[in-house]
Amino acid sequence: MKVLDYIYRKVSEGKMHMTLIDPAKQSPEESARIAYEAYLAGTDAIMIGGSTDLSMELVDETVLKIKDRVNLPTILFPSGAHVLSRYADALYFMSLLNSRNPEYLVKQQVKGAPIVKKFGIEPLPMGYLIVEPGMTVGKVGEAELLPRDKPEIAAAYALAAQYFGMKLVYLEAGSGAPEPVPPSMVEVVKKEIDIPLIVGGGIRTPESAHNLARAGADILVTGTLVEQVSDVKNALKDLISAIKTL
Ligand code: 1GP
Repeated sequence: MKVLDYIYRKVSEGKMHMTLIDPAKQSPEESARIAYEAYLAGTDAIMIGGSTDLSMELVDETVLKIKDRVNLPTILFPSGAHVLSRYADALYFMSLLNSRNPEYLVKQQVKGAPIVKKFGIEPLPMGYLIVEPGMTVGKVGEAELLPRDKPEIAAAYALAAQYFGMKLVYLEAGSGAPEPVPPSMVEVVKKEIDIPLIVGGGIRTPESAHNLARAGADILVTGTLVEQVSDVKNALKDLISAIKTL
């Protein structure tokens, strides 16, 4: 089954959880172990990406090791066209819509598109929106950060993504953000759009995941959490059950 069909089907049945793995943070074997524990905890897909200075070899090896251990979709979350792995099932073909720099709006995508076609990776068209505080990705992506207290601005961006024909919207507070995107913003954005809403950045507790899911997030992403705990399975189990029971 195509990954986009899988996501749309899952979202029609309930909330989804995705685990983000940054290949730069540990060895490919360790990344595969984390993915396996996340799978046991009930995660629905593995996202691979993060750091800007990744090598293609490391991404390739990480994807392959993960695929050896878990039978879940592997989705690249690329920082640019230089890290596309031919072994991934899909990638977020994303535009950072609130960037000031055309490089992140369209130029990296132009570089990447022929590679995506050649490798036969499924592109998942996605509007990527960075909300305050934005952390590293906000700085690197030269984002005009979306103000936390002006949800209507985020909602207008999300609707523009939908009208462009994008199939997903990602509201990002930035990896390691002290607080996730406010649930009140998620609620306003979700009301405005019909496509699935992904929320990530700073989600570390079952309670905050629950609140975001209840506010309307369809897909919750956690990355830092799995790097920080020794027992990935149990930490994620609690968080995933807090969103799946909605
Ligand atoms: C980052 O939204 C993801 O792009 C995950 O953020 O690392 O804070 O979980 P965390």
